[in-house]
Amino acid sequence: MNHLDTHALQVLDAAHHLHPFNDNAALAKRGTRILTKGEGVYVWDSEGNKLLDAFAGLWCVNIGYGRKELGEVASKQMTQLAYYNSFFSCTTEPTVRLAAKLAELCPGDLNHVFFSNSGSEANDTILRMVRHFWAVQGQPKKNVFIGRLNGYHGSTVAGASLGGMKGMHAMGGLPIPDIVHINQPYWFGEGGDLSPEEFGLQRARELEDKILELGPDRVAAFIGEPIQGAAGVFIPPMNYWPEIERICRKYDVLLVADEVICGFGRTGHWFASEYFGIQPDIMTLAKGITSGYIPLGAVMFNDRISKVLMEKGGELAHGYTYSGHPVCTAVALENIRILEEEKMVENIQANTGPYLAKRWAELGEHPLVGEARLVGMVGALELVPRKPSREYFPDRGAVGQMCRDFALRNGLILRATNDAMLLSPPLIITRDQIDEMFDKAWKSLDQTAAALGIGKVAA
Ligand code: PXG
Repeated sequence: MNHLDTHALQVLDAAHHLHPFNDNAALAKRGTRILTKGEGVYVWDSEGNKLLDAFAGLWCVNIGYGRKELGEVASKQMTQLAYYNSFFSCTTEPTVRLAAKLAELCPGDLNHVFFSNSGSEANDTILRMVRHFWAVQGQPKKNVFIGRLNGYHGSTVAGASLGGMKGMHAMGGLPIPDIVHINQPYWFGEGGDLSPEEFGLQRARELEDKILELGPDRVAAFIGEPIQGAAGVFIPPMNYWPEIERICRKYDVLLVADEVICGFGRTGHWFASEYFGIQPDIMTLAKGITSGYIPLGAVMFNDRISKVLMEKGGELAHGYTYSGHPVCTAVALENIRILEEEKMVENIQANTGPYLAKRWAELGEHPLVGEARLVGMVGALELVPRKPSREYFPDRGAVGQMCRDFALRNGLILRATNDAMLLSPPLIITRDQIDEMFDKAWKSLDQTAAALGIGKVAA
């Protein structure tokens, strides 16, 4: 593709395409980047730039780009049976096989799946199914969901309401009724003088306070991402989730783990619930379930919920045309086969995870970095004006964007949320590629520091 083609596409894009989570007027002026190819951990744009994608697309390309097997499976399934639904007493073989495979992979008795096309739809499904679960047991008032400020559970009406992003609530009059939020376990930004453990317990106990305030007979479920992704990779202290689980059990509140980002190996475990040592009643899956090659979401329910829905639930008045789409489920099966056969999760634990942790900690020594946090293959660097203080830059977000732009010019895709640089590479990243990421990230931090006149700049 030459320059003219890129420009022509940008003009058409600006004229006709609204981009999600963007200031579209500003973007139209700037021009979009057009991606044309992906291989392993790299993507290329239409101007020939090769970029190390340390963000795996949008937290999702777990097995890396360009795996022909997934295309072959999709093509075969499309040719044989492109579509059939799971309504009308029917289903298809890949959909049944994926349901059984997910039941095997997911921890504990999360043995029952409902398929959607995205994480957002999966969370919408949960809202309806959980309220139904309580209602058919004679507790229709046990319908309140508790989420967290800055949680992210999607962009649909229920997803964005369950999430706690103020900016999203402002658009369209959210949250919908009977969804409330407690504070997030973000120690770096909000922990003050407390130790991470003291803070973890304090934030978990806000759940108990909220349940008691509303009355346990009103609270249906608590929903949270094991590690808050979109908010900025907030990794809670290790005592947070066990305390949340204890409180949920005490008041018979269902525990929902949104594993859309964390699932399928991201933390060096199949699911982050295993890393934190908790057993959710419900789990949301998407993204890594197909490594982003094709849209698919899923909700996993435990035996207790499934039994009630089966025995008392009557007709399930919920479903999408593409619930259990055979092409998507076939691709998910192949993706999971590759994750298993190539031992990607084990490789993170034994090899690349510890190496990335070492190099990430070295980035934490840069004068601009106030904290380097990481679990497995997901992490953040908090940029600060003055180490070791944990204060923010006055114009929050501007420095993160500057660093992200330097990184892009250096051939590295990192995400910026506020002034944190986020990392979530394909799980297949090698030691050499981790070194390449390190060098490019360090250079970008140096350039940012130099532009701000901060710290000692390396040669
Ligand atoms: N839950 C979590 C934890 C997510 O991260 C969703 C649900 C919704 O999934 P779908 O497939 O409907 O997008 C997500 C999605 C960001 C960003 O800015 C993150 C997501 C989506 C868009 C932007 O990091 N995650």
